[in-house]
Amino acid sequence: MAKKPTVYKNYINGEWVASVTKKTFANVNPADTSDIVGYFQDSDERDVNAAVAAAKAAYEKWRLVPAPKRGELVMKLGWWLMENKEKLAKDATREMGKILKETRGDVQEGIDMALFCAGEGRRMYGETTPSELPNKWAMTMRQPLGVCGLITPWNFPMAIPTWKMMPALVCGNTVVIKPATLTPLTVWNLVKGAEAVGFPKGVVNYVTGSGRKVGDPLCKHPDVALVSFTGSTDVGRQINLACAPSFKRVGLEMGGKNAVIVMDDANLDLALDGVLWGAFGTTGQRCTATSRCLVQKGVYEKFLAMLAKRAKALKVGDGADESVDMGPAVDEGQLKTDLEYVEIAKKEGARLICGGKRLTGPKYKNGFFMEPTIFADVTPKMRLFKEEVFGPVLAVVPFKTFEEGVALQNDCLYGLSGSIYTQDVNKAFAAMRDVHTGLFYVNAPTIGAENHLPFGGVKQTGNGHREGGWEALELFSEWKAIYVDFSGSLQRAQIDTDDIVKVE
Ligand code: UN1
Repeated sequence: MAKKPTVYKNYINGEWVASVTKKTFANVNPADTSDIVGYFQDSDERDVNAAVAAAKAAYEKWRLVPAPKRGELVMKLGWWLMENKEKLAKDATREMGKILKETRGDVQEGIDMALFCAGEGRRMYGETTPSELPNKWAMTMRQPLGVCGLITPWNFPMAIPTWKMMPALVCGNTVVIKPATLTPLTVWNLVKGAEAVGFPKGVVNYVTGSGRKVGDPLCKHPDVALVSFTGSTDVGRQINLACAPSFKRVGLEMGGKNAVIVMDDANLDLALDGVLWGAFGTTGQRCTATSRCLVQKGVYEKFLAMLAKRAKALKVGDGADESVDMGPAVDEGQLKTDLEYVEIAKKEGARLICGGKRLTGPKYKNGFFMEPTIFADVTPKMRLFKEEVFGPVLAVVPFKTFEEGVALQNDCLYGLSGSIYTQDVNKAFAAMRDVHTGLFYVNAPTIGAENHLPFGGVKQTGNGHREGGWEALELFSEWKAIYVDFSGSLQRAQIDTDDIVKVE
């Protein structure tokens, strides 16, 4: 008989507890919906209140733990992820569908982030600067904010929670994490790791449930100082509005409609590998995914033929099977959206060159599988050019000149990632300067950001903050400017400054 699925609990104040609602929801495997990964707490505002109260109480002690010591715990959590990498990757594939090679990379991002942030515990530099007055000291230091609400997505179920949690903790904040309802197990694992390496009770709290019943109260709670969210632009806007009345700091990482420019002079084999990986890796479900491919006229038809041939050869299936190239859509709703965009693009007159259909047959019957799909002759007026699909649907667009290619890249509501394939160094540098995105790649696809560099986008992708790199500390800390007067007398800034320089 099949093993009964585990019921997973919330983690509040160092205890694993059931929701006050006594309700749970099922987490299912998108490659096989008969496989129930587990049941998770269907929490509400009362659980959020308990978690925030625990985080608030713990904050008063945690903020006083020296940053290098906080960093040491973050490092231990990184080692714990390292030791458990394979199991964590398997769990992530089972709950969200992407192939094992990619979930291993997802966990690796968590490890990288932990080790990077651990080091920040011994840097976290402020500045000292001369005062305008004699015998006076001036300096800056970082201070934590308090309780941080972290609302995390399903597409990078391990990496993105660590992008938020590791810098938040090393800066001295305490956290309440609400994972996406599609991928609560991976964050449960991460929190288990935090418990195992000895984070004090209340520093890390975990509450599962819907955006409406858990996310929204977290945004509105007066004791939450910051909300960091990754997900769609629509939900990001709602979060920003929910946080506005209490002037919370908000970090938003949202949509993308990222483009690759393929110039006539590009190494086409290289561009082909990059575009396929960018478009169909993670089943197209990355905010950095390549969803538009802009190809210069001279190589347009040739490149389209190359793309179609290779896309048709991609093996679609259960991500747990090592021979598979592309897993399922994360759930029925996402698959429906992907297929709707196929219909929209057809109606708008784009030319389907491969894919476009849901996969059926015994191997696929319990999952959300579709063919890697490519449309050619997409124009800027079409919805497929403008709107984020978050699935394996690539729009290919022809262009004549370099300037036109850059203009097409920038003709976009979003500004996360961009790329150019060219052998011409002048064009590469001009594109680096002129493409309006937060990430840019030369001769590489739009995906593949590394954790020690800032990650984020412009326009409707973000709100000016960055994750990754030391820049992440900017989101999770406040600057304090400090003046120490050791003259023993009142010295008035801007006023008692006239007679300081006496030239005899
Ligand atoms: C995302 O696109 O949702 O750069 C995150 C990348 C990964 C992270 C992507 N390192 O593609």
